Amino acid sequence: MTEIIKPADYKSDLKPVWCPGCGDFGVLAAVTRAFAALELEKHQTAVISGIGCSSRLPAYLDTYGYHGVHGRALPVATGLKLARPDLTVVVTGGDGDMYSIGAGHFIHACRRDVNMTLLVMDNRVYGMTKGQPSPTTGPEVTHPMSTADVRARPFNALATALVAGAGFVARGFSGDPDGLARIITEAIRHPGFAVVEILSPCVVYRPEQKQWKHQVRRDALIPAADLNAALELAMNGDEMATGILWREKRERQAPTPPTARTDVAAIAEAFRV
Ligand SMILES: Cc1ncc(C[n+]2csc(CCOP(=O)(O)OP(=O)(O)O)c2C)c(N)n1
Repeated sequence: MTEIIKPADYKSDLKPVWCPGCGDFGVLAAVTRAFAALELEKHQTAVISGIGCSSRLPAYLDTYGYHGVHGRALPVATGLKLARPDLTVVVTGGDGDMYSIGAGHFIHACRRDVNMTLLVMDNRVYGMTKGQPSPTTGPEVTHPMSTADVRARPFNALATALVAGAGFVARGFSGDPDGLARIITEAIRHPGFAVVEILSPCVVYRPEQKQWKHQVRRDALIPAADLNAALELAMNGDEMATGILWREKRERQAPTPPTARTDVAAIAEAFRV
């Protein structure tokens, strides 16, 4: 009889250091539920992150993981997936990590459409470094480290992902781990680059986000009929609506065979001038 793998089996022995009430606990729960639903083999799964509170997530999983450099999770994950297409690769990070220092990689990962899943825990603030404004911070927020006369327009991640070419774009909420797990499951199943923007409150630096549980409209998004309709919703729709906004119809791609060259002497020879 095959052993049924449970969500808790994917957790590592490390206890999360997130603050009490942090939304990232709900994301961790959702990730383990999605992995269990997909019956992913732990040794065939890799979770890659950058730096930030949210980027600690791989440490709390008993899969392979890599906690790397701020903003650079996507290129690491892209290299891994190209070298090992047989692995399920999931990338996690925060709005600062992905949309600020990592924004260039975000756009090009959408274009390249390598088959992996990106989970962005958006708390609209730099949590780890104590509350500076992030690209998704709205103009209503004041912070001692932001200048009052410079009010940048919040970055629209879903619209950017659509325009840049992501074939799967969704929004979830950490306070709805079951709904989020369903979205993550579908994102991992999508045969291409999948973006899941997750509303994940920072109750310390953005305490008003405790209200998100009353403001989120669960499962209000259903996949749009075409890209223009998806873009219209991303630009002008309710930013608290969760669900799958866009899922491009496509056949499942067969994994491409590894192309990485491992013969170091041959690589050195090829680069010799
Ligand atoms: C190259 C570099 N620049 C700046 C930092 C400092 N830093 C660490 S985490 C972080 C922002 C984290 O914010 P976010 O990605 O939104 O994650 P959160 O902590 O809110 O989950 C910054 C600026 C760093 N570690 N490395």
